[in-house]
Amino acid sequence: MTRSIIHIDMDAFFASVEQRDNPAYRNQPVIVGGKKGSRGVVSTASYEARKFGVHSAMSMAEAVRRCPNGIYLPVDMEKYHSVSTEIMAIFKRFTPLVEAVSLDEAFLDVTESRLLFGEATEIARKIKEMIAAEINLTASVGIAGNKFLAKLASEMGKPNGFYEIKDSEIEDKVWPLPIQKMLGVGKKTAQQLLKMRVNTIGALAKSDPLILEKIFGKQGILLYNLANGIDNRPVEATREVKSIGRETTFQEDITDSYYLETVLMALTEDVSRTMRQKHYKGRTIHLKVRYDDFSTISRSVTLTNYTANFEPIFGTVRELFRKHYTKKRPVRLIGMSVSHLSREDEIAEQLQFFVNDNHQQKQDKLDGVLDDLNKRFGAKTITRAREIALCSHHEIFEDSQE
Ligand code: TTP
Ligand code: MG
Repeated sequence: MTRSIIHIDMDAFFASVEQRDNPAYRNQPVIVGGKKGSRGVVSTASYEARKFGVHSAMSMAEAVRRCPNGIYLPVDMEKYHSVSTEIMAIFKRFTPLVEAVSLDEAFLDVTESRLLFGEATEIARKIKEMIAAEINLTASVGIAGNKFLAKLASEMGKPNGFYEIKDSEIEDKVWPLPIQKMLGVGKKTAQQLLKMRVNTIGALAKSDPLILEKIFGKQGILLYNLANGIDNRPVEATREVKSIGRETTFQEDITDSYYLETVLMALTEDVSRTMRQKHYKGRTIHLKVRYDDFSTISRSVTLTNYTANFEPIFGTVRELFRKHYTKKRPVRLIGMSVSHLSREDEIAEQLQFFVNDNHQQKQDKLDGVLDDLNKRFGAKTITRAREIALCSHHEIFEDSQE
């Protein structure tokens, strides 16, 4: 049976939420990422602001240069999370096979839902209507027989899009697209393909797969198949929370590694506390460091056991930092997160290998005491001694939680 896949992506998500919640921002260039003059990057820009050339990941300074009269707003992750939960709940009315890719984007496999709700296009239309009526936002939907084409379709209709690519339409609708639109083709690969005169997806579809394999390895075959409309990747139902993390952009670049480690400590403290509050444990620990020239390293380690304790998480983050931080290079952003999350009650005890019970109990006790005190007297009443030095820099902890 041919599959029916829907890809949904909200339009200018963070900015649209802000415009929805404040009528004065509507039809205005809204840039979400921080106050004017802050040193972060743009998370997103409303379509009005995009006309000025402002886009995601651009430095705030550049955004202000391009759009000096824009409305600049801080990131309100908590709010976007809760809107995201509402959107995902609408999707789940139609199928349990909802794969959330990010807060504002998901794949739905509605193959089995058609009997109950009608054709995929009808389901997509209903979803768009529900998002408009219940959440007051616009989404772009793409409908196709696989993930690759569905995502392409939702992009092609943006904003407020509704676009279908039938298998028989690949030649007409997909092949004329420039090669840069291809999933998995970054700048480097695009350059190589352009050199080979492969300028469009159609040219890729018609090129020799053996040559592609020779140059790009397995990835070459994958690209060849995608270009020919073949993509068998299943839609895998995900949990809403993929990771819990925090990061911060400094007011001034920092080179002092002791200070950087102390910041990581405070971020980890926060993240591990959030995990315990939400009853999550995780296994993969990520470190992110952005240098003054915006080059960014992301490193991660997966632990044997799930944990929400400060000590093992911080120990891992610190190890990653010591291994990968290039000494003396100025850092503008540092962050950490934990992924591979599972609800505490779902983690079968027998899966916990090599746990030194005594040690584990001690950690739980210490974290528990700190959580209790902080709950009773307000967050940050008690912090580990080393963090006290950071109190005067408290304003740095304003950034995103994902
Ligand atoms: P996107 O879906 O990539 O972008 P968008 O929804 O703002 O705009 P559109 O889909 O209409 O092109 O990302 C969703 C949200 O994720 C976005 O609103 C803000 C956040 N985000 C970042 O914080 N940094 C980024 O670099 C990107 C691309 C997105
Ligand atoms: Mg979007």
